[in-house]
Amino acid sequence: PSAHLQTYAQRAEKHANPAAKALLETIERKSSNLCVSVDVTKKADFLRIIDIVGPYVCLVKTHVDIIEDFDSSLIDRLKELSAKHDFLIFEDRKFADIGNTVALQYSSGVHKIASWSHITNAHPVPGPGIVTGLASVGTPLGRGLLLLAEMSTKGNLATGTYTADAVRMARAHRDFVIGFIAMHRMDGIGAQAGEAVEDEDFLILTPGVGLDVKGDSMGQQYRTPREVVLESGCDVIIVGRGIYGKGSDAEVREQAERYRREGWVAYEGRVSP
Ligand code: S5P
Repeated sequence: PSAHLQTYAQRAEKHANPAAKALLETIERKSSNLCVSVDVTKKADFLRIIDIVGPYVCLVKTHVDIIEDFDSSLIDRLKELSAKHDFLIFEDRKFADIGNTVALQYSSGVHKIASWSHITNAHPVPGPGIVTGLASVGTPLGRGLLLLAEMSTKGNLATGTYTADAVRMARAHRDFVIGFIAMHRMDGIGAQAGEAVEDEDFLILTPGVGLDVKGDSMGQQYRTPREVVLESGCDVIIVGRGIYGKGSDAEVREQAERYRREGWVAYEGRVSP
C-alpha cells in the first residue's frame, strides 16, 4: 500500500536517514504526530512553553533568530528538554540562497543550526545546489532536510510546476531530503513516465493547522488535523499560536493535549478505517 496507509512504525523501518527514522520512531513511541511551533521572542517563555508541551509532541519547531536574548545556553537547555521529553528539534530556517552561502549559514554564525537541529528546511527556488550545500554540512551529522514544496498562505507561489520541480529535486537527493513542507501528499508528483516511485516515502509536515480560527490578518490559512492528516494524507501537524498563544500554562497544556489527540485520531482513522 501507499506509504501513508502504513503505520509510522512500519515506515520507520524503511527509512535510512537517521533523522527521518528517529522522527517516525518518536511519533510511534509517544502516539503523537504533533509538532509545536514555539514562535516567541524571550528565552524564558520559549523554554517554559517547551517544558509544558514536551510530553505531547514528537517535534519542536523553532525560529531561533526571533529570540532577543539568545545565547548558547538556550541551546543547551533545549537539548536537555529534548532528552527529558523525548522529542526532536526542527529549526524552521527556510534557507534560500546559493549552496556555498547556505552551508555557512547552516554550520556557522551565532546559531550553528546544524550542531543541534535534527531537521531543517529550505526553499527549492535556488535549484539543486541548495541541497548539495546543506547536505555537505548535514549528512555527516545525520541530519534531514525538508523542502518547501507548498505553503499555507493565501496567494503563495509554490504551486503547480514549482511544486513538481521541488519533488524532483528531492528525489535526486533521497539520502538527505526526508520530505516536504506541504499541504498534501506528493506521491508520484513530477515523476517521469516509467520512473519507479511507488516505494518512495517522503514525510509531509504541514503548518496552517488550527481548530478554532480559519486564519489570521496576514494571509495564514488554517485547516483541522482531520483535514490535514486524514483527508490530505499528511504525517505531522505543525501548530503554533493555536497552542502557545493561549495564555495560562494550564491552557497551553490543555491545547497541546487536544491537538495531539486530534492528530492521532485522524491518523488512526487513516491506517485502520
Ligand atoms: O507555509 C508555511 C510554512 C511554514 S514552516 N506556513 C507556515 O505557517 N509555516 C510556519 O509554521 C510559520 O513560520 C510558523 O512558524 C508556523 C505556523 O504558525 P501558526 O501560529 O500560524 O500556527
